[in-house]
Amino acid sequence: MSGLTLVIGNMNYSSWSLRPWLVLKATGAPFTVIRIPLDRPETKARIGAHSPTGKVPVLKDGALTIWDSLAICEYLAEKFPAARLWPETAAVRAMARAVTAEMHSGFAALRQALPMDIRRRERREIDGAVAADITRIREIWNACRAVHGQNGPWLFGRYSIADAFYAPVATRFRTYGVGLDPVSDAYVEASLTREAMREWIAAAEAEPETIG
Ligand SMILES: N[C@@H](CCC(=O)N[C@@H](CS)C(=O)NCC(=O)O)C(=O)O
Repeated sequence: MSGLTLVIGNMNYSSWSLRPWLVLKATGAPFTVIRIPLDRPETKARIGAHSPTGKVPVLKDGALTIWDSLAICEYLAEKFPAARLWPETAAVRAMARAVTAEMHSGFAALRQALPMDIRRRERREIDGAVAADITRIREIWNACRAVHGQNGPWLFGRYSIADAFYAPVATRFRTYGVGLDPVSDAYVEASLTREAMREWIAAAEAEPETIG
């Protein structure tokens, strides 16, 4: 297969798929999407045809297969340096990588209690561990915006991979009506109204499948 192909799950539910899709859109490069609905009898075999882990997302670039959301984004940052997907200064880039890695490997309580479900609107009980995750996310967003806010609406001024990694959380806060603070609310609004995000949300809303 030539060119870039991103294999994703349902756009309504697959938070891991959303992240590299946003980053690919930010490159401006053309790409093909293969969408595989999750949680169906044929899902395992269909994903297995592309992914050694049986999970999405997967990026294919010619003969190359990359099967992890963060590895895909790092590859895209190297392949498309003009897209400036990470901040240019080493110290700022290190911070951006740290908050991105924190999302990639953390926030398990939040993920479990408030799964991405873009179409849903529902109030949920927020318990201690989930509340702690939310507090930490607000802390990250407030700290980043306090330092970089004068350079643009994003965590590090310019849109970066870090913003793509926090986009699914923005949808969760809207889905479950989570009250934040003015800085975090403004960031959620910026994240959800960005053009590429609107496109993803519209596609998620049009999907026929329901899980759970
Ligand atoms: N660490 C992986 C996580 C990927 C992941 O958990 N993907 C889920 C969907 S969001 C999946 O493919 N699950 C397989 C299934 O539900 O059959 C990444 O960052 O790409």
